[in-house]
Amino acid sequence: MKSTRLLAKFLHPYRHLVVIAPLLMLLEVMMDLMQPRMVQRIVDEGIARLDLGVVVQTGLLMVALALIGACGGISNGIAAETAVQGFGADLREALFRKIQSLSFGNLDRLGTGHLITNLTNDVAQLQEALLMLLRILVRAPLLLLGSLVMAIVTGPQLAFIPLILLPMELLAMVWVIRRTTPLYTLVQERLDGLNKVVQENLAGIRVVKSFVRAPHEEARFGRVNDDLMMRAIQAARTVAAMPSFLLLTMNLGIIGVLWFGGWFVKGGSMRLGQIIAFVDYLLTTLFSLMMVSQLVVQLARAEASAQRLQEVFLAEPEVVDRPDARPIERLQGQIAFENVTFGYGRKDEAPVLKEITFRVEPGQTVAILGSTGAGKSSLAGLIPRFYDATAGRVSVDGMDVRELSQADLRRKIGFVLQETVLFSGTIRDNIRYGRPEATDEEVIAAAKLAQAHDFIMALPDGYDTVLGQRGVNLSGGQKQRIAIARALLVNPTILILDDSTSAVDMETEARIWRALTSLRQQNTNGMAAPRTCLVIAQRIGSVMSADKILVLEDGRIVAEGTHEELLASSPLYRAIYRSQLDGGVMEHA
Ligand code: M5T
Ligand code: MG
Repeated sequence: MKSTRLLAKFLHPYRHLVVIAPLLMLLEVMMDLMQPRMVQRIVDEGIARLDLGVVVQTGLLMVALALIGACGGISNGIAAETAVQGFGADLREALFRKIQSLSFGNLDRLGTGHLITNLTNDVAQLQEALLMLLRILVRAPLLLLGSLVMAIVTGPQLAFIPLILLPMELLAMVWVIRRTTPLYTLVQERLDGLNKVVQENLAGIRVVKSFVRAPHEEARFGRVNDDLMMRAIQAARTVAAMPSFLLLTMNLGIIGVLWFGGWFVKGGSMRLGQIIAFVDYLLTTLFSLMMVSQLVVQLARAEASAQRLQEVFLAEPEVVDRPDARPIERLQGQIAFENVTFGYGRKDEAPVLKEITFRVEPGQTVAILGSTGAGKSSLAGLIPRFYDATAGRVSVDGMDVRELSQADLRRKIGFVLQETVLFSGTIRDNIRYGRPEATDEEVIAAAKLAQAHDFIMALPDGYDTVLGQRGVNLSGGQKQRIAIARALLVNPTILILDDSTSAVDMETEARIWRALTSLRQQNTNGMAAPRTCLVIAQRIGSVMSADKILVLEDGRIVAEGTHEELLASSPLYRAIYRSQLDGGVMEHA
């Protein structure tokens, strides 16, 4: 079972508690089992003989036993809860760490909905099962066996009654469990669906509102919500049959005991107190069996969750460092693609990049131009090994990136991703995300280069302005410039800008370029200039001063050269140029 393996692994630090908790429960169960015998004594020796001394004495003893039992029960609760909470926290932490270690490809496939459900609901299901294990697993079977034995010892003549009723109840239980286990698996799946809808909706709430799709989203949520409810009710309804059946067997038991017991009492072979104690033990026996069944149901639910957790724990990161991965001291910044083919999905799908070959020499700025979906971002993502090439070779400074340590490689690359992601926190902390030890002067220098300093200073709190989740309180262009500053601050040898100025006006974009160029001519403010720049852009105006322009079309490089060369040689480039020229794009040429 998946759950046992997970439980065993993550319970190891709490093994003492796991042993102590059942022992404490044993204490409670033993005390509980003595109670009916005490009642028997009060009835047969106290009340029947009108001996008040026995009644008081036994009554006090019962109170003492109950107190001892309660102490056992409470300490069991504390021990169990401590183990369960520790277990849950450790499991969540391990899961979080595992998620951090996964590659882009793994995360694409698992999906955030699944991972969030993992971290919350699935862990909680396992915790619930563990709590029941530590509290009920010991209590129910012990109580079951103990009270059965006590019943037989108390009234051997009536022993046949539980021996008939127990198998009957067992059959009913097996029937219920068989039916509910698959139902609860469905409930879990529906919960997954609900989480996905909520998560997607919250992440995209602005889109929802701008398209006035709230009613549609409400309907979508309503559907999964109702579905979840229906399944939960269906499962609960089946489980609900259990108590009625239990009641039936219990009542049958009472009738049987009174019927036959009355007989024995009349014949003088049994006494009234014996009968009362016997009934008590019998009811406990039948009730304990039902507790066992609840445990089985919860274990089945936990098993489904454990299976989903294992899916993440057993996922192998797609991009891994070789054991002999080369550490990187310094980079010159040369990049080379040799016959690189790459696809995201299965092997039989058409690749996104086809036989890409090009070189960027240290100190060069190379631009990649191409229509949307041509594969520009995919190409850039191969350099820091977000994904590995399907065929061919990507290298920096002549070293295959697959031979390098991912962390070292990524530290040398400043990547401004196409989709700007900022974190909640101050602007300062966002800019120094990649180098938390950077001084305020360095942060300001990077912001100045990215043309972000002026607008930051215009904010009431300047660099201490607190950004909301994902930086919601900034404009698109402001966010992009903070992302550029963040990339520049790590002093990367290779700078990759993926459409990073798309939301910035031409004037500001031109100033960013001038700042980068002057930085590369003289190192200002201790900032080391990136030696190699790879710039992805839609606007020719942004890239026409590049040392080389690659035109990407449908995953292939269809033209390559400087702006002038391409104007002369590539009809496609000329067409793009003309169409953008009409739009008045070229003012900073
Ligand atoms: C190129 C596919 C996408 C497109 C092609 C990022 C990503 C892309 N694709 C996937 O299947 N999975 C993914 O995770 O790859 O996409 P791109 O490289 O993002 O194109 P681009 O950067 O040139 O486009 P744009 O719009 O950013 O200018 O077919 O379906
Ligand atoms: Mg892109």
